[in-house]
Amino acid sequence: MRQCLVIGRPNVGKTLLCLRLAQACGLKWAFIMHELPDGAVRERVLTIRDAMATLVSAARYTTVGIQTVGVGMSSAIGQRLVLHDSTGLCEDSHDNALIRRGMARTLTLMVQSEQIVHVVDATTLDKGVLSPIDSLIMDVSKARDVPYTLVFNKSDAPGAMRKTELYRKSDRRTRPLVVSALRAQGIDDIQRVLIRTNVVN
Ligand SMILES: Nc1nc2c(ncn2[C@@H]2O[C@H](COP(=O)(O)OP(=O)(O)OP(=O)(O)O)[C@@H](O)[C@H]2O)c(=O)[nH]1
Ligand SMILES: [Mg+2]
Repeated sequence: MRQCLVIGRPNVGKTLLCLRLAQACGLKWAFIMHELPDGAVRERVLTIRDAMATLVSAARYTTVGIQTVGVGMSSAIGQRLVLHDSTGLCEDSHDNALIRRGMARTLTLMVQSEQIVHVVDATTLDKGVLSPIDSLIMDVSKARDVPYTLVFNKSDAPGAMRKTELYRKSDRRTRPLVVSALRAQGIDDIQRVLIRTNVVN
């Protein structure tokens, strides 16, 4: 089973995006395995709707540890895939030891996972430039020989498209997928990438 890490700063929409992908794969229920920073594992089966209500929040660091969601891509065209929704990363250390451990586990997966989906809140791009931690995530991911996809989320929010255009002018090598997890727009573009990169020949 292919392991895909969904990584990014806190509150960029990683969890909602994972659940939208599960939904786009036709799932009504999500099997969620939550690996807590203390090593404990909690398994839950929730409807996608309940998972969104429970696991998505405007508060930063809602996801602490690694939350794995199985999104079986069509078995006819590809192998099964799991998404590792992760703890948001930031430049500074954090007061909370559990969050620090969650970040450390996320960094470990960044160098181990077989595929990386890097989520950025498009409204936070400063003059169209990635934050230092996002630049680091991109550099490390590209240095590894695994599929890497940059996703600009929250395209529905004011200023997001203007900032995305500025980014496109400053970095012509990396073409971000522009999506709104809130409005379920552009999710099929990510799904297509996941299917293409997971086809079994
Ligand atoms: N406007 C807008 N809001 C979004 C979008 N995607 C997510 N959000 C909101 O952003 C907030 C954070 O979403 P989450 O999915 O919890 O983000 P996260 O990256 O998992 O956050 P942490 O687990 O805290 O790191 C919630 O209030 C979501 O409703 C989007 O496409 N547009
Ligand atoms: Mg989350």
